[in-house]
Amino acid sequence: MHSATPNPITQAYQRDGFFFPVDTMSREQAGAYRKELEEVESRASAEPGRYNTAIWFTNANFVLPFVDEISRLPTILEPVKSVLGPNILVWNASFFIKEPHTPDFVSWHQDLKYWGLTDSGEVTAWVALSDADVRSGCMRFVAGSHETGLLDHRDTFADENLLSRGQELAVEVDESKAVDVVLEPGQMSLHHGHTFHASHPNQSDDRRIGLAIRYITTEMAQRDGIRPYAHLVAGEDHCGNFQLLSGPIETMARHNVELAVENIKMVENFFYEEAAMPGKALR
Ligand SMILES: O=C(O)CCC(=O)C(=O)O
Repeated sequence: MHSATPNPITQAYQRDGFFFPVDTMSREQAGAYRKELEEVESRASAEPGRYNTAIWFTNANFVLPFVDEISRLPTILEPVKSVLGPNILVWNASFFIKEPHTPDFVSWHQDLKYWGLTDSGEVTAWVALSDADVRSGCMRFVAGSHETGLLDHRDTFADENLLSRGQELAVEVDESKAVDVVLEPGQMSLHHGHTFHASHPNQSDDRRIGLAIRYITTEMAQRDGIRPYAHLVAGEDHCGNFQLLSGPIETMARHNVELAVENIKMVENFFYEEAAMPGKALR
């Protein structure tokens, strides 16, 4: 009798709380998706009312067909399934963009602290649509930090912090243990919702563009009996904890925008629980 070969992604992910790099698409394909994003950005600056950035930045898979398409790529879903199992929802997908030579950063935090989800069956696939390296402010992960459970955070609401409330871990992070998550366009990293992570400002001449797709198991639920919307991207949903939507077929179609707005209203209280100053994008 021989035992099944252990999956190297699952093994490393369980040990470290992350895995990278994973090739998800060619550099050219990543460039084509970046172009689609940049077209949406230019339309958004021409029509800010219609292209409310809070929506397409943080619930991008609700309103942008190309983001929904990325979230369903087998090259992303197979590694995600190896971590979460066969039945997978996308809870949301948000862009993390840092312009060249700007001070924007992300403080040390754990994702699941703020999302009001009932358990830890979640993984983020962070897909690079540009180079993400030390100079451009790639993410940094602390290996093994997912084992600590969720720790206290404090709010800073720092302007240059890309997180909704500028939240940061209230414990000292041993930066000597931080790993730079260097990715080429088209590669992704996977990280656990308890993994300590952060990123420095972009000191390069190019934009640093990442799409963070939040995958959850169908067993996960939103707290307080709320049933937000989600997209089933693999397997079946026998739990019914989320209201399932089909993916968008037209950029910023009115119906999809309305669903995204409704969804933001359903979850925003979790992001700002006990916080004094709501107002930034939810992440
Ligand atoms: O893009 C970054 O630098 C941070 C992203 C992040 O915090 C996340 O995906 O959870």
